Amino acid sequence: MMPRRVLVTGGAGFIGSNFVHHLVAHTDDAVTVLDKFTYAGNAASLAGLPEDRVAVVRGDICDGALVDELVSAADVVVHYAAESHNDNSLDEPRPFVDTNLVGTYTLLEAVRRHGTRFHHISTDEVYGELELDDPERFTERTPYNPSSPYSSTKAGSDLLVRAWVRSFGVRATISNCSNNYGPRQHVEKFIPRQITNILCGERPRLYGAGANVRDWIHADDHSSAVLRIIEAGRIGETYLIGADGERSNRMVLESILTAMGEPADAYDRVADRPGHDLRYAIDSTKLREELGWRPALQDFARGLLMTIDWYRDNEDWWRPQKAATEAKYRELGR
Ligand code: NAD
Ligand code: TDX
Repeated sequence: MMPRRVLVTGGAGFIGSNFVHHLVAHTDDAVTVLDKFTYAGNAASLAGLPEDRVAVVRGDICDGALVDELVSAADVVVHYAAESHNDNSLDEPRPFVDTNLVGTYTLLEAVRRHGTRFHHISTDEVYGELELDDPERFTERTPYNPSSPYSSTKAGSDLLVRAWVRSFGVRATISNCSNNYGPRQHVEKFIPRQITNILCGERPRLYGAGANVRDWIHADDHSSAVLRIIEAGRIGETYLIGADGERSNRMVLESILTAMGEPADAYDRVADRPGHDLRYAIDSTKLREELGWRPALQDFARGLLMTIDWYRDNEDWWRPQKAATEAKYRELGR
């Protein structure tokens, strides 16, 4: 495969930076990261990458002139940049509308002008929630039914991409992935919040009864799926990415506590998230059968241990975010 020039938006965030590391390790591609470095962007997540392969541009995906210039110099755009946290979207929705909707629109207009291949990163949350005992999982045909300001703006961004494919012939694909975990995830998110609470001598915080189910996938497997879609996905198609990792929040929290040598019940129950989706679950048959993708790390217990070790060994990475994150949660009563 000829080396490509890949523009990765949101490449300083959790999953975008994982993808940049993956591209450098598995291809000869040249990468440009466009990232606004919001509270969620972290230059340390890109540390150690070869400077002749990875360039970093600080900027906003809503900045039409900057986006046009960067898109004109790229063969492929992989769009991760987003406001990504549900709790923040319930507190202050505006940045979600700006980045997730207007930002995606700005990128679509640029790839339309330049004829550039576009891959849009999205979430299973666009499909809403499932009952705990529903035998069906989300598929590419499940109707959209988002619950939160976050998931509704992601759903809107997916629909913009579909419209730009159909109306303007933009060469785009979409992927909707389940909950990611792994190294370099912001400590506002469930798994790193609890691990770092324990490392700080604080008790983990479970929303409600903890019966809510999430379908966990390691970020490395998300990255390998996205690369496969860029290389072999059919234009205009949507692919769901998941690794059959359904677990209740309570089960995940008890696994973290046990793995870190704490009693399994050493946590606090706090006020539930308003509008909290009960369950997400992905059927990734299409991606597996059409593109031959398989997750490499399906052993969640092992992935969790690796993640705990990473946070233990990389306190310099997460410590600067921790106090401000917990202060925000205290205001929300969670
Ligand atoms: P994150 O919050 O860790 O990272 C987001 C990145 O985008 C940050 O580096 C931030 O600085 C950047 N950014 C935000 N607004 C920007 C703007 N206006 N212009 C340029 N850059 C901007 O998020 P994440 O968890 O890595 O999620 C990345 C993508 O994957 C998002 O599109 C999200 O919807 C999607 N996704 C996430 C998950 C998950 O479990 N975290 C699951 C499925 C899909
Ligand atoms: O302290 C907590 N206690 C708790 O019980 C936190 C932060 C969360 N939770 C619960 C809420 C959810 O049921 O844990 C579950 C996971 O929470 P988050 O990490 O906030 O993830 P979620 O809301 O499921 O959304 C995630 O997956 C889909 C990502 O943040 C999204 O970006 C992605 O689209």
